[in-house]
Amino acid sequence: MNPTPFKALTIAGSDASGGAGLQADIKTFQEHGVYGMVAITCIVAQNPTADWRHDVYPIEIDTVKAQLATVLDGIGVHAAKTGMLATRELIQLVVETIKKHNVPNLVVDPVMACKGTSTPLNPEVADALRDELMPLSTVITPNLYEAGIMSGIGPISTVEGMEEAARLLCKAGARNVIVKGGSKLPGTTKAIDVMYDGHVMTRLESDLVPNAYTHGAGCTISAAITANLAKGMPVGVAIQEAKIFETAAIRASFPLNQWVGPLRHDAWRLK
Ligand code: PXL
Repeated sequence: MNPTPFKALTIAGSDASGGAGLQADIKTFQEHGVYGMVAITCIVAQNPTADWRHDVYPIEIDTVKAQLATVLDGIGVHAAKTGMLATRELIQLVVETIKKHNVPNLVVDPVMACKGTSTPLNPEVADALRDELMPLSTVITPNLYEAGIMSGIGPISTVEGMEEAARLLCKAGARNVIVKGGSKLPGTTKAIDVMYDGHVMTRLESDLVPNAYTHGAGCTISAAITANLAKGMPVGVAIQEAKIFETAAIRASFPLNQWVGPLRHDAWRLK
């Protein structure tokens, strides 16, 4: 009989363009040899006649609940991650479900808006992510924008600001934080992320890839961390390996059309 692979669940939105959301997650799981499962929370469709505006179509809460029962009552996982959870009600469902099943490794990507989303951020969602879901997480993976909002320090434009946000999030109950600066930090030739475990602050640097496409980069690194945790890696190693995976995928990124270019998730194994 074949050995059973490690299994991971993503609770996330669908990105019709294929580069972010649950599509990025399950492609990343697959590249890590981890069996991927999904609970879809919403569907994002980009409108080609409206400058690629992202329209978000929510999924009924009972439908999300049914999918969570399939995966967690019916199968079981070694790790899970969350992506776009657009309402407080949905966050509460995820919180109750994660608690009930005592999910061993939880990565929370506190997605608040993707570039071009038509619906503005609801502040209730940020509060619920921080106060209710973050304390259950093994790792939380905010980008600069999300780290600024969740920590309360507002717009972040320096590495010191990223470190301060990471400290504040650990104080507020996170166990491990990675603040994803990536290519978005102004005035640097490096793509810098900051990792903090409540004791040690580590800067993760890679060379900035000129003119890279980055659609789905945030989803991809948090999915890679999830896959690595599912396989039993310690958190620090899981994050560092995930950054290597993400950097290879960014180096091979490509344009899909005039608006968007995703990462290439299979880049690490291409010659
Ligand atoms: O990259 C953030 C993101 C997350 N989840 C879904 C998305 C996007 C951005 O497009 O579509 C479903």
